[in-house]
Amino acid sequence: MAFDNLLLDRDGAVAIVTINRPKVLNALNAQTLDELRRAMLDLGRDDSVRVAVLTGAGDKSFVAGADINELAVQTPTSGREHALTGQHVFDVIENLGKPVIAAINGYALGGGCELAMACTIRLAADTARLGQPEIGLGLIPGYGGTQRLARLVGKGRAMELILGGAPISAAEAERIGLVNRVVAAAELMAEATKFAQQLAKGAPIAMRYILSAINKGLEMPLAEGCLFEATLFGLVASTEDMREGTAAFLEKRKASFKGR
Ligand code: CO8
Repeated sequence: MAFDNLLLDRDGAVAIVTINRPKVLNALNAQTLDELRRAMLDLGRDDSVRVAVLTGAGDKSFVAGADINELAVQTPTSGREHALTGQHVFDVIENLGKPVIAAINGYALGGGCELAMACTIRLAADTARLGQPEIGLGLIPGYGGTQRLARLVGKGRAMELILGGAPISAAEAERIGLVNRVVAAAELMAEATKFAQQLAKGAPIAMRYILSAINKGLEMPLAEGCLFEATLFGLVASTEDMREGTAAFLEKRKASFKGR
């Protein structure tokens, strides 16, 4: 499938999706969001893809937010629709059933920070800057930022970042738990791909259930989340991969998972 604003690459079981509008620092316009939705749904359905890496073109920006040209002319109705559409795309990414690693290669602002937060794991270049600067535009986050940021870093820090609007460094983002790990900018894609290849060796059905148990379980009371976990634990016992994984351990060999 060809896209105007995305580049798609493959490295074995790892798909690399690059948002490609470097002249506007990879800002997300409606077309790019729609391309992202279609590309991610395709990757979700493709069993040969086990992990995706999402990044931005160029060395300056991951995504510098929603495209402000489109925001400037929105109406109450179109603004609501636009927010819901973006939230849907980010939900697709969060619930893809396979890990999506954000390789944050520069600015991750507004919708860009929200996009990174919808990913499973975030690696950031040491040059990256992250934040929710919407307040400076007279806006609020609209792609789930008020919700995901508070869940990731806690209410007080989310309030500070969203009310204050000032971006933070990659090191500070790591300190508060907004990104998992910071690496040298020149090493970012190599590190992200290496990490993705490592994750890609995991049993795919177990991965899908882990994602589901954490994503859905966090929305449940603890007892219900634990019951959900136990149900998925039981289900995973029906897989060939569980038999292979446990047999491989007992036979002192490496497991080879088939996703069955
Ligand atoms: N939208 C459109 N164009 C952008 C955006 C953007 N978000 N960010 C940068 N650009 C453009 C600039 O206008 C400029 O274009 P041109 O060359 O034609 O002048 C080009 O990219 C390069 O940018 P700069 O010259 O500004 O580069 P600098 O290195 O000087 O600055 C910054 C980099 C600090 C990242 C700066 O570009 C900036 O502040 N950008 C805007 C960041 C921002 O406010 N992002 C949040 C947007 S709001 C949002 O994301 C809401 C999400 C929820 C929406 C919900 C649906 C309704």
